[in-house]
Amino acid sequence: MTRLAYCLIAVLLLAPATAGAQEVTFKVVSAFPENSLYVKRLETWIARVNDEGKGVLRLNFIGGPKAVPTFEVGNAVRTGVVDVAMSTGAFYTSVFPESDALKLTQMPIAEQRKNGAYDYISRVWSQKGNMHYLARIVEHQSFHVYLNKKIDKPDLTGLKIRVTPVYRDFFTALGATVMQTAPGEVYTALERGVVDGYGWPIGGIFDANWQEKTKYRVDPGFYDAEVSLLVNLDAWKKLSQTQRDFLTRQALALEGQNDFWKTYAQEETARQAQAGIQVIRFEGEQAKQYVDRAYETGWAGVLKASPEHGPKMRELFTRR
Ligand code: 173
Repeated sequence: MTRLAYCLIAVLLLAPATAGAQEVTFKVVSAFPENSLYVKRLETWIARVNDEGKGVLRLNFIGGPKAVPTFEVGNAVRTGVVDVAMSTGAFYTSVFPESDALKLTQMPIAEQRKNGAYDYISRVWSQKGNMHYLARIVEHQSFHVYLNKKIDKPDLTGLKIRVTPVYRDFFTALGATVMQTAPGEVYTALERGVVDGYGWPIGGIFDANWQEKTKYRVDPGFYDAEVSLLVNLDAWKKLSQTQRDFLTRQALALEGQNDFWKTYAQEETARQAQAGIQVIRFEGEQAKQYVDRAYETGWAGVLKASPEHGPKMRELFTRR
């Protein structure tokens, strides 16, 4: 072959990597069930991304836990079985235990992006999870204990409570017997009387009709529910700068709508009252001790699981 022919072949081989890269399609899954508001908002966002991303990037929503089981989603992102996931850290502590610490952030994600917390999260998630931490899309949602049996002090002795890693250390410290289930199994556990209650944020209990099996909510709430978008790091690195910028911009736009969750918290509180769910409310010093205990036990768990990153995360996540 002539020198020219070799040159032409070289140019053709390099072309896709250099010239205007082709549209990329990302597989997306959700660790939360498809009937959840989280997924509905995700689907709305995906439709918009696909509309505005023609020729750049496409998101292909595969589905919820029927596609990839809740507690396996993190590993699916890590290994690249999927490209993008919507999950909360508690569902992938088996990949790296620091994931569950995001529930302990005491400032909004907008502030985390300025105070170094986001950068720290970003590094840990890429090093330990092979993930690009794209955006936090749920916040301003405190967690609560929901019960079918009445309590009159912060004591769950004798009660069996459905948990995820979010609540495990706190509820155990309060005397509960805990049982872990994915969100998709909460209704059945309540219906069969396998549990006397469950942990969940202030919003969302109507998505799968749990209100039918719920008598009480315990106030105050504690922590801040976190749901985020994660991208497999290899898939992320393979994107062109244009594609990365596009996805980042779209994700930041969604994250920028997080004030929605403040309104939603109020609406859901009212809706629970309407549905006849009674509030068991700790007040004053008892309420303070209850919330303090939540953070103490929560951080103790993170520090034990990660002596390496726990202390720095606590410093960056705690409001002084
Ligand atoms: O399943 C859960 O209770 C849980 O851990 C969680 C975390 C964030 C949002 C909603 C639920």
